[in-house]
Amino acid sequence: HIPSEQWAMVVEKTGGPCVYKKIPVAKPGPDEVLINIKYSGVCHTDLHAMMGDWPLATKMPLVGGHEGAGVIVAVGELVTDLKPGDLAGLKWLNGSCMSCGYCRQADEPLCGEPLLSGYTVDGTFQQYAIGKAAHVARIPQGTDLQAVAPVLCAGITVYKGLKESGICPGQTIAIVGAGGGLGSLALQYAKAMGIHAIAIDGGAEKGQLCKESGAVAYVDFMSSKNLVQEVKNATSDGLGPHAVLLLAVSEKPFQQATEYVRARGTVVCIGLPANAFLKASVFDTVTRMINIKGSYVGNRQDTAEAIDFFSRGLINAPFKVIGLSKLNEVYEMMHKGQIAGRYVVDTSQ
Ligand code: 8ID
Ligand code: ZN
Ligand code: ZN
Repeated sequence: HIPSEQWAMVVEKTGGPCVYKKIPVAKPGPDEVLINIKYSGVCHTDLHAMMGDWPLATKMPLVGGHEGAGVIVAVGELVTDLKPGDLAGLKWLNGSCMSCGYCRQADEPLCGEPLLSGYTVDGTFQQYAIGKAAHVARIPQGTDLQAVAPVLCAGITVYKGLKESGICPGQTIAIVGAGGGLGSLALQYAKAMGIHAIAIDGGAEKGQLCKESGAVAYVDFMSSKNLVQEVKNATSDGLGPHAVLLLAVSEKPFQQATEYVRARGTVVCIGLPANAFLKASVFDTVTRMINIKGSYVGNRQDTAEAIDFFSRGLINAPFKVIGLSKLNEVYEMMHKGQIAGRYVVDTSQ
């Protein structure tokens, strides 16, 4: 039974807050599915969307959220490989054109006409959400939907970022923002892939989380006297990490990473602080042969692989569950940088 109305958190104006209210349940189009979202992770992107941080407009009013796990309750007439009762996840890339040069080569996050969950189309902070069947994440029966939710953005994104960094098992990566949502997942994927992780974040609680997740060292950006030297010292030969994943929501670490990455190393930009710019010494970048690049979510294959790591029991990132109606409280903590790991909202509360 699909109700005609449901509970949702709705952004009614840029700057927020969200309003907990009843809205209609949408009907899936021919190539779409309707998912009864049980749990959704809260990504910092959702806060950026509400605050209008980026040079890309959101729909308005907006139901945010793009880390939603649930059960399919209806499918459009063209959908043949998903059926009601299947578990599925809604991720950032809700849909893409499937016919441009990027989509044809499975680089669909680069499609020029994307549908973005919780940004240009309504997302997962509601009980029933629509996704294009081609892009919906397939989740195996029996999966813990609370725990898998953060994999659907944070997990996919850091897994892709690790691959894009070119890092190999046995090498060392610096994870900047390691105590946050993406960071806590990155520590898990790095460990599962046999990669040493140097965690960089601020405060004792995040330090503890990072150590418990197997980081070889924790560098506290808030108290460190010489962060660049401390990160280098955390590698066995003192030359610095082979790669850096930049997951922080502030500009400074984006201007610092090339100073401690090892010569010939790769700096991967993933965090999206508002109005931020990269800066690096041209001389050092050339003579140390540094590679600086961006990485943006993942394609359908990355999605399947990231979920497979979870299904094999390799991904155990910390998360806390809270009612959907309390989303504004999560944003408050997120804005202050107080969240260690991820918050997951329960859409039934
Ligand atoms: O595809 C993508 N590129 C993608 C996908 C998903 C999310 C990008 N993102 C972006 C989000 O939009 C956001 O800008 O990644 C960023 C991180 O998202 P998140 O992990 O959901 O945010 P968080 O949980 O708030 O974690 C951020 C961490 O950064 C730390 C904070 O303490 C927090 O733990 N941090 C900050 I702010 N400044 C730091 C610094 N100077 C820092 N850590 C180290 N050094
Ligand atoms: Zn996200
Ligand atoms: Zn396309």
